[in-house]
Amino acid sequence: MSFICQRHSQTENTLAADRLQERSNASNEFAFLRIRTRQRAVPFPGMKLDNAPFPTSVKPMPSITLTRFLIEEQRAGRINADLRLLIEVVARACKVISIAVGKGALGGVLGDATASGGDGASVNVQGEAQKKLDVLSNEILLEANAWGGHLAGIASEEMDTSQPIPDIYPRGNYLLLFDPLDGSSNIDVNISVGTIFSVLRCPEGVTRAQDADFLQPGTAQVAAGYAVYGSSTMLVLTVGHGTHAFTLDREVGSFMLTTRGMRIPEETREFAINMSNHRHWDKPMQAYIDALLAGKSGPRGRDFNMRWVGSMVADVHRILSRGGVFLYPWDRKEPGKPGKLRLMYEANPMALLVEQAGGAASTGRERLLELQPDALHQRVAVILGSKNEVAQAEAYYREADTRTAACER
Ligand code: AFP
Repeated sequence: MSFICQRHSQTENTLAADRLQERSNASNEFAFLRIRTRQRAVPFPGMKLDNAPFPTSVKPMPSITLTRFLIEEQRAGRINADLRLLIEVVARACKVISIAVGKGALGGVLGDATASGGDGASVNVQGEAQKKLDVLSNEILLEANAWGGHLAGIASEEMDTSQPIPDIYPRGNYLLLFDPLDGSSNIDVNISVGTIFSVLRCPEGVTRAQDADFLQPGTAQVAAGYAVYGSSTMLVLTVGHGTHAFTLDREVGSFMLTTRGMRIPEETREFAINMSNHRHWDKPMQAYIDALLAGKSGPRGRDFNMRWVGSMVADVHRILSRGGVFLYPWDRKEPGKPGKLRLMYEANPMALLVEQAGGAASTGRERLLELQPDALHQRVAVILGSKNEVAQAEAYYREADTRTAACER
């Protein structure tokens, strides 16, 4: 009752403030009062917004859950029941990871994982030190996905080889790949991290999937997405018909659709790259970035801003939200490897999400999604984001290649 009275008096405050505002538009003091009371006034739960006395800034709460969204996708014939279940299971696992990440130091999950046997840090197949949360997130995703009957195999950044579904559970027709906790070197400093996943069809006739069955180009993905554990937890998803963002309602425990059909602007003035590697890049990448840095007085004729979180999920989320270009090119530090990022469970799912949002994804020389992988943990150079900016970067490689070919003739 007192809650209703309080809300009622807030509404009255708003109306009174409106009247004051009408009487004296010139008065800054009154304008301030109006803004203050308006910000506090929110409708009663269930109040019809048409009748609300404050028509401007109040928006209805999002009401489409991930479950409803997926059921509607299934009704529209865009996914089947197994794929719906798979995505729901991955989303549920991401909620559990989100809780573990959110506890931080209180959960005892920060810091490096120790190798089995107890001596020294645990290292994954890439030779990178594993964090406790890397290991935990991997276990959460494996455990959640093993028993549902929708998968034939699972591959992860944290496992040397893919894992078939245990014999005690039924097997399905899909293959799931994930980076359980991308950006994990940022965990201990409370910066956004995320989970990236990609879904492929298991080749016909295969029941116990092996690594070779996963080696399909990114164009074969039937779904891809990521969860970003930031100031809010979000799930961004594509099943090949647009890229959609869901925000976790922590009280209700559901992902709610908050952006249907994300769009990346074709033009941008923002780029994301680890500039400390400048001297290690090849000539075309150096030339492209130098042109951006030259700003108004350079060949691009405009100033560019730079952002680098160091968690691919967070950087790509910014690009999906407001545009930009993300680059992790080949560099001389590890000349034998084509890049730092992993093709199958980092670059490919992000490339699909970006393309589905109207952006582009490239290695600099070819469309990322068309690469035929030859190893599960294969690395790749990545340029993705606003279409016209990706094209600009590609142009530097094309020009360099044309010059080299001309010299060789
Ligand atoms: P970690 O998971 O080891 O933190 O690596 C994160 C990542 O794979 C990707 O998310 C970042 O974009 C990139 O590496 C950052 O790399 P640098 O530390 O070389 O900038």
